[in-house]
Amino acid sequence: MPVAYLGLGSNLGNRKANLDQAVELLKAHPGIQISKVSSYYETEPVGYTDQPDFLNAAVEIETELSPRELLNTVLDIENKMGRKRTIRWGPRVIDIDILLYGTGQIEEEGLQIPHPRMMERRFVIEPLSEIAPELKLPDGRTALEAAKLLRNEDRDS
Ligand code: PH2
Ligand code: MG
Ligand code: MG
Repeated sequence: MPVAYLGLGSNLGNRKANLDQAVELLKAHPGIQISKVSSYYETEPVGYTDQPDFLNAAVEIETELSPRELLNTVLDIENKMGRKRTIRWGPRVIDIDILLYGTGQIEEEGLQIPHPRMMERRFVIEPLSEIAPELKLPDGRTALEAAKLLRNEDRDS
């Protein structure tokens, strides 16, 4: 069964409860099996910075769903949890992004895999490297190597 990686984020309401609930809803889906969940990471907002800090996590799943079905499923969960889409990159109860789906590359309307901004985002790579340190990322680095690089960039800036 294909293995996929998801990035989760929340910065509104009870952030921990929101991440817990998203994990439970993913688990409850018959086409998804969760194999790993990272720790929850407190992170400063990136991009649009005038918003509360995030709690971020990464999840490894095995799934019978196609990438498009998986996308529809995570959007469903976001909607069920009361996500309102206002400003791009603005505050949200829950965000569930598909980071990787096997070694697949997909460029479709509303669906880009690997996630186009994952490599530069420490709030994605750090939790991912915790659950899958040896995972090969799109640039050929392992998740652990990528995390170390981003840590060093933060330290040097
Ligand atoms: N998500 C964004 C934009 N900025 N910053 C942090 N720390 N965590 C996020 O999950 C996040 C963000 C857009 O999805
Ligand atoms: Mg996102
Ligand atoms: Mg998203």
